Parts: sequence; structure tokens; C-alpha cells
Amino acid sequence: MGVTFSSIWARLFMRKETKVLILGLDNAGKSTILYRITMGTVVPSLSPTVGSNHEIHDYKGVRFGLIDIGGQTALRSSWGQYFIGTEAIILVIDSSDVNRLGLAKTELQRLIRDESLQTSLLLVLANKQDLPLSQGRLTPAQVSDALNLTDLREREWQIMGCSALTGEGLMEGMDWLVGKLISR
Ligand SMILES: Nc1nc2c(ncn2[C@@H]2O[C@H](COP(=O)(O)OP(=O)(O)OP(=O)(O)O)[C@@H](O)[C@H]2O)c(=O)[nH]1
Ligand SMILES: [Mg+2]
Repeated sequence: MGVTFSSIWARLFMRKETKVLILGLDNAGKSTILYRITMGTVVPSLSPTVGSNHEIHDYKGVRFGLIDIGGQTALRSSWGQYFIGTEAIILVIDSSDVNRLGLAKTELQRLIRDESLQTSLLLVLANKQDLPLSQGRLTPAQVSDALNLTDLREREWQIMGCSALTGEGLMEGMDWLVGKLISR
């Protein structure tokens, strides 16, 4: 109780910024999710991110410092420079990009192994759930299987189906993060 109260106190009144990285392959929907969360709307015609986008967002007593980093192949090698001090990773998966789920899994394994991220929470967003199953879109359970998430025994993780276009699932994901952060 005491720990929980002091944690809430610190986050509410000292405005400690909680560093969250939004990672994933190019075209997964990271920037769309960033602005959907912080501005509550879909920003049309976003260009692929070269570098990163930073936004501060207060939600349920937590001041989130959200960093969305470009996911193109050439940019993924520079993700490491953002890792120190990361309290949570939001890994965004394009649920319709079935051919590149293996690559997404390789990137996830790289994140999991990194020394700087050992205590980071992991929220996997199976994005683009608005697309029809007939177009080959996978369910969150299928994405979870493809990434072998149940093998992650040392990690606090969660998977959530979402759509950055409709907003479905995003707040539920943020609520999971808030719950975990407050109880730390
Ligand atoms: N149908 C559908 N399309 C989405 C969704 N989220 C994003 N998109 C589309 O996917 C494309 C890529 O979105 P971005 O947010 O730019 O992707 P990104 O992950 O930031 O890509 P990089 O910056 O290159 O790493 C855009 O055309 C978005 O409109 C979603 O939930 N559903
Ligand atoms: Mg982007």
C-alpha cells in the first residue's frame, strides 16, 4: 500500500516522465497510433518516419514521454541509442503483414536480449484489426503465436488487438501500462 501510494504520488505530483518507445517495422502504424493517442484523431497522409517523433501525454496520472521511431530497415539499427531509461516498449505489429512476422519476431528477440531493456514492460499492439480476415489479417492470438509471446517468462507483457484508424483497443493498452507502472 505504502509503495503504491508513493508511486502514485511521484507520478501525479512530481510529474516524473515515463519513457515509452513505440517500435515496430515500417508501415506497422506506429506514428498513426502516436497521434491517435495524443491528439485523439487520425492524422492523414503521414510520411514514413525518418528519425523519431516525441510527444508528452498525460493519462490517468502518468506523464508519458512517447517516442515513435522510424521502422525502416536502415533506421532499425539506430533504435539502440534510445534504449536507456525505457520503462515500456509498445511494439506495433501490422496484423496483415503476414510475410514479415518472422522479421518482426527477430526484432522482438533483439529487444528482449538488450541489457538496457531488461526491466521494460512490453505491450504488443496487433494493429490494423479493422482490416477483414479475408484479406489475410491475423487475430491477436495468431500474432501472439507467430511471435512466440508465451515463451517470454521473465517479462511483464501483454498483447492487445487494436486499430489506429478506429481507436479500438488503444486505451485498453494504455490502461494496462498505467496499471503496471503504478504498481511498480
Ligand atoms: N487499415 C489500417 N491502416 C492503418 C492502421 N494504422 C496505420 N495504418 C496505415 O498504415 C500506413 C503506415 O502508417 P504509419 O503510422 O505511417 O506507420 P509507421 O509504423 O509509423 O511507419 P514508419 O514511420 O515507416 O516506421 C498508413 O497508410 C496508415 O494510414 C490501422 O489500424 N488500420
Ligand atoms: Mg512513422
